[in-house]
Amino acid sequence: MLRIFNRALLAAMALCACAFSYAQDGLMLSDAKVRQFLPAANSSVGYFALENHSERERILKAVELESIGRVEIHTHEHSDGMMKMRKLDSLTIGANSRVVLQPGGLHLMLFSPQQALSVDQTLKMTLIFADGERVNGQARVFSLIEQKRDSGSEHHHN
Ligand SMILES: [Cu+2]
Repeated sequence: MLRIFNRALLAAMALCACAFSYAQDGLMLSDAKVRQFLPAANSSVGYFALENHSERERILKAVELESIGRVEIHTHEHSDGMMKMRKLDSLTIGANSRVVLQPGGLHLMLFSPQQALSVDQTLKMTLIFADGERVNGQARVFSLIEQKRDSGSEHHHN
């Protein structure tokens, strides 16, 4: 198990040389990023990938981000032919599986920034699970221009 986990970690690090990866108690947080708030916007978005290399499911209840007043977990779903966002009270990550928050799908919604965010700045991120467990990481701030450039080349479809 440990060997498999280490291999996955190495593979993830090799694939995402640009991203921060954090492993803790079988949970691996990677590619955490937060989009800069647009001028006059009162919300922005954030993404990350979370792998659960353990035999028990984990239930993510909340996410905290340094300098951000409020963070919600959202999903996109079709409703009456339209894509709508819906706030989730929790997000379950099954045993030995992964979730990816990315444009057009699951995402974080950020409200009430307490300071201006500059590109490539890192913010402390804490994932809080139903059992009280906390996983810490760092999220990188990216620009809207970067999101537009990346949106044509999504590479994770699980
Ligand atoms: Cu949303």
